[in-house]
Amino acid sequence: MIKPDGVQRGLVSDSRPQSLEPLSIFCLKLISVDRSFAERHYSDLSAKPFFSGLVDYIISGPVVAMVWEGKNVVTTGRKIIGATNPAESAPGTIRGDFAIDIGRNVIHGSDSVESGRKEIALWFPEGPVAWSSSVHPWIYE
Ligand code: DGI
Repeated sequence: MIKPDGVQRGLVSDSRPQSLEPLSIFCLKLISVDRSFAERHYSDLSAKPFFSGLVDYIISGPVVAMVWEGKNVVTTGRKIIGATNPAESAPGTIRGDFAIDIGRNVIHGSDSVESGRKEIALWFPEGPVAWSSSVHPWIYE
């Protein structure tokens, strides 16, 4: 998900580095979510002191929600996104290149296959678009 700061800063297309090429996009939408939706998305963090600020931030403007598929997509996606705290994100990662503060870190990515499944069900109850990328045979054995 490109968070509201990423959308407002016009970073939606910058957040699609070449390293995403082996992954295919299956769902994409620009969407504003309300407080209860954002609280559900971040329910694992509800006890954290930054929770209400995090929810305020996520509902402060539209976000771009996406589903990506590919080999080791969660691990690869997290590598491309970078560490949670941009100060610890390597250059070349999305957070490393575009973010400064942890509370404005531009992008969210599922941290496990299980949370990815839950997040897909929450954000895309309509389900994914069925297609396959014609470049995949040139990338995957
Ligand atoms: O999966 P991540 O987004 O990398 O990290 P997470 O699931 O632990 O936390 C979700 C978001 O919450 C994270 O992207 C930014 C915010 N966050 C995490 N730790 C802190 C925080 N925000 C503040 N202000 N302070 C924190 O310590």
